[in-house]
Amino acid sequence: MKISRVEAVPFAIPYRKPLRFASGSVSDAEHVLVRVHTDDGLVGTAEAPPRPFTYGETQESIVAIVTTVFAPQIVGLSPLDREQVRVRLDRTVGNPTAKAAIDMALWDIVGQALGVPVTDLLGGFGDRMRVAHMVGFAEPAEMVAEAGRMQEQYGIATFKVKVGRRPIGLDVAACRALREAMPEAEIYIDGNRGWTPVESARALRALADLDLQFAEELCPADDVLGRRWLVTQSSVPIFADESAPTAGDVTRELLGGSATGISIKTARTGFTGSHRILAQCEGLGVEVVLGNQIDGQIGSLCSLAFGAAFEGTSRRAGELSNFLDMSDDLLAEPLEIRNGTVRVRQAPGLGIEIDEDKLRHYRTDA
Ligand code: MUC
Ligand code: MG
Repeated sequence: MKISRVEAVPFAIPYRKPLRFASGSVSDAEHVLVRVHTDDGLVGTAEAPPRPFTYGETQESIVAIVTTVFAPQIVGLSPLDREQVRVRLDRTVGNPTAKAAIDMALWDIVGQALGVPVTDLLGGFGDRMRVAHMVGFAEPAEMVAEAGRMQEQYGIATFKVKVGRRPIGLDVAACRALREAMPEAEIYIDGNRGWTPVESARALRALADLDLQFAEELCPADDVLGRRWLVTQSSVPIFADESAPTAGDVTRELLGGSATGISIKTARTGFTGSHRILAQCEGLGVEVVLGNQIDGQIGSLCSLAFGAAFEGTSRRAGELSNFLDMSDDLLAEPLEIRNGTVRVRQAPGLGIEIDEDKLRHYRTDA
């Protein structure tokens, strides 16, 4: 079996409600559907979400790099040659979500060829994950109302609150209002690099009685000494997200003392790279969270297949609900969250079936 063709199809699906956070906002899922074809008719599927404010990729750059640089390097290889594929793609720096989508599509092919779900190939730990919902910037009352809707409709009881605004009092008020409305909820915060180390430390002090699980990426990676200092000031773990998109970055953040936990996102490290980072964290005794790159249902299905496969990623709730804010999606059979959990698809591969009518409707290259 050989890789015969790689497709990169841009599409755009509006969000019902934009997600706002310190480094940017997303109002349309302008993603790229990546499909890897084989000479015996199998098709592996994944999606790449461009996040220019995080990785510098755009929808156009993903389509271009996949079709003009990556496809010629991997056509003719076997989908089982995943390490060859990784080495060839890594000759090009950057472009994490484009590389990750190709990696996950290859695993999808391998699973289909063997008749086995990818989650079982990866680790087979469990068949579901608890879901954490990300609450974006709004007035505190609106943020509490959104979390309440998620709890009522989907049974979600873990919330990641976006912070990083100035003055810090607005975010402190939002977290406090949420804690008062939901005394039992698991709550953590994500600053997307919005604050200085001193602002971060002040905010953490003001939030100290709210029983936060951890705080993610409060200040920029380049604040090297400031971030180390912040770790010494914090009574909760400090997780690295966009400062640690590669295994090397994870080492730098952890050994440099700038972070004490790691967010793993399959959208940027695929299954192969995410597994390596998970093993690295386990070896170092460092906790992880399964993060979200503001994924659609395809990306969420991929995250779920990975997260449920391992004990380390299943301990905490995974960020698997951003697709709920999209007005539509491409999956023929939608993902469902019930009682705060989402179940892994048991079909061979990733179990992704694209609704071709919807793809025709939402693709932007036709
Ligand atoms: C997150 O965890 O930060 C927003 C920016 C980004 O890179 O990912 C999202 C969610
Ligand atoms: Mg984050």
